[in-house]
Amino acid sequence: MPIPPLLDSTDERPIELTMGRGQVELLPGIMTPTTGFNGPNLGPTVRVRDGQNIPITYRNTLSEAVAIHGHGLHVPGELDGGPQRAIEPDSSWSFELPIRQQASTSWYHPHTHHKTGPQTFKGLAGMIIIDDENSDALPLPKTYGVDDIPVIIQDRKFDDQGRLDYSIEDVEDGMLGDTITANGIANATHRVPAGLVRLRLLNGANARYFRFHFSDNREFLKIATDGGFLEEPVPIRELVMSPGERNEVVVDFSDGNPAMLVSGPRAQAVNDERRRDEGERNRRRNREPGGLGDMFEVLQFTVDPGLPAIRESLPRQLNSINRPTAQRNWPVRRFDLFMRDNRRRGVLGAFQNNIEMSMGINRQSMDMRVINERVRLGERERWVINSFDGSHPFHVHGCSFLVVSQNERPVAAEDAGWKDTVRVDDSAELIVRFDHKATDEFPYMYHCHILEHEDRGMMGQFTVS
Ligand SMILES: [Cu+2]
Repeated sequence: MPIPPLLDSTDERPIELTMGRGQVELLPGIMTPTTGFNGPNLGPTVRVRDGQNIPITYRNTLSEAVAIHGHGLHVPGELDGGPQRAIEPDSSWSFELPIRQQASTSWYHPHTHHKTGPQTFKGLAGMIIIDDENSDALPLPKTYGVDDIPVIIQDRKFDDQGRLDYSIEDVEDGMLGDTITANGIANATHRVPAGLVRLRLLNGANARYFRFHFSDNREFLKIATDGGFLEEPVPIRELVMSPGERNEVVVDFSDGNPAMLVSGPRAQAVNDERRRDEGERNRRRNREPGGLGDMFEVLQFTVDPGLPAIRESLPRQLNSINRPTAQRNWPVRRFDLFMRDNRRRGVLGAFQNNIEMSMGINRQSMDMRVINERVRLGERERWVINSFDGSHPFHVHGCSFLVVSQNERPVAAEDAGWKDTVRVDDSAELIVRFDHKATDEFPYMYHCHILEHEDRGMMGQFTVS
């Protein structure tokens, strides 16, 4: 598995990310045309620190406009890289990026109006690592590429000549590929030290959900969600990730045994879920989220005893999270996610006539001329998300939020940290607060992170002032 080159700007040196074309061996022995940042496919890992201001330039040498969004970054709307910030061909966008948030793993990817799906599919995505004093002090694996490993997991589909095939069979499923890639290649293998290994997992797929676990069913520790460390490590044996989510986990390889990271059904879990969902299925039509039923080998780990290994146990406390109890007098906003033109439910209303485009939130498809919500700076709110057709990863720009409940259960310990993307199979309640402004000219977005749903209108705009 390739490790993306590190663009270390922890000394505030300027960052340049140039989008261009190339080709790469995604499948063994076949060169596939792709796009990437500073290289043929994907992009370097950008490393920054809390408190810094970093000069950054995105340059576009492609033949179409691309907007680049810093997913997970707490920056004002004008620096967020939404669809209003499309960078035209042979143009660039330079600005100073203020980092004002705790240690976490974020990423950058296209956010171009109606084109986020195909542009991301062709290879435009990269990781952002934010460090702070807490992450410096914690005794965790932190040697990039050795025991602190970025893993961008995606799925791809190819035509018979090995070119990427962005043909969508079912817009409700989104773009599902049959080949899983890790940092851009299929059949990935990686050598790790005989000790603790930290994986920064990013679900960078357009639409596919993963249920990760190890072939030997080993326990591992979840230490961070999208926006920062959990309060303490949470032992898990499987991890569901929807598109856009990041999780950091620590896996113990000190026994020297190889292990395969796989995704797919675990019999017990699927049975439990069926039993639990039986009642709900009568009430709502709930599809199995984006290919979660498919079984894949993702990444084969082998242990190299020659690599420097960390063996001590993890600290009991990783972070301290101020989790307020939601108050009745906080503003409440509801977001109802719809996927189809369902006359029976009478939600036809404001949807556009084009059936293909009839995905939306609160009966509206994304319209760049419409500001859907106006939020007050620095005030806590309760956001209630409901899905009426299938499962959707709901992403909010400009903040990290806390999940109160998810799918009608109190949030699980492993998701009780800061997040910006939440899997909504059914419903979710969030506590949100925005500490940066977003204007009418450069509003923030909230949207489904199944990119084919986003491109078809399951998205809205909001200002913060
Ligand atoms: Cu969706």
